[in-house]
Amino acid sequence: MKSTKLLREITDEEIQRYHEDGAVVLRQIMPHDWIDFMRDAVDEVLASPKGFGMDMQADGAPGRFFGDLYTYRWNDNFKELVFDSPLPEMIQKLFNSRRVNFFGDQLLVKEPNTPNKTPWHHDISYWPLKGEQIASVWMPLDKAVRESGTIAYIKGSHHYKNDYQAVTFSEKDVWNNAEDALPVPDFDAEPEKYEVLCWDVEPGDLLLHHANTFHSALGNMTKDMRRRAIALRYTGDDVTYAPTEYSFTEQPMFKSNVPEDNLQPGDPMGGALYPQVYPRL
Ligand SMILES: O=C(O)CCC(=O)C(=O)O
Repeated sequence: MKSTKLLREITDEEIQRYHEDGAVVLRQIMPHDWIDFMRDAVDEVLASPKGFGMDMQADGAPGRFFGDLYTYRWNDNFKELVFDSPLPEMIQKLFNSRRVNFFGDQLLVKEPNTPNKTPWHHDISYWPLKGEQIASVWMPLDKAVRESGTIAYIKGSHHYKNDYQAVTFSEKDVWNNAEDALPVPDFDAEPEKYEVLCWDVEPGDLLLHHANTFHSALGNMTKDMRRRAIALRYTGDDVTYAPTEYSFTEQPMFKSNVPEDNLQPGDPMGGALYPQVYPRL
């Protein structure tokens, strides 16, 4: 039986940082029994990918940049993490929401010597969601530093008002975008204009970010540090289902893997694909 409580509560100061800055680091909050449990699961997924699991680096390129989505639908450890971990309760406090729904999980692994960067992007460009209470937990399963691919955030960018284009992480596909969406600003070209938040993290630490916060990661340039991380996405009371033809959930590959998305535009989140995780039903 794994921990049902976090190592400590999220603090008011951390909640304020999330709302003001768009991202925050929570030091030593995730119980380590969950980290060990998820490391085993991730190594199994890497050995036998299913569903959306795929290597995203170009064929023949060095290293391994592996991505998967909605792994909780077929892997029991991921399912337990989604439904039985203490994270939904923490997100309820973050949002001060009556209920919390789960939007999805994403596994992103950069093995040593993997030059693939995660490009600057913000998540809302890809998602069929409208609302303010949309957050991701980024859970490192290994120590992560800038050179191994910890996440960097543009402080305050969740307040930007425009729609921005979605960019692909994979060297194997392209992403279509609405014509009126702006290109993602070239944050690296004008570093003096932006404040970057970037934390080295240890297993047990969590990163939290708002769906509108721009973020990126370097490749894993180290020779021996694995970078395994799981992102978990949550929504609160104010979020409704708002797909466009560009949402990733509208793409043929998603539809063929995940048939039971039965929400109508404007519906509150819920149903089989976006289950309520707090309070538990
Ligand atoms: O793990 C990464 O490299 C990127 C993660 C990310 O973009 C996210 O969690 O939204």
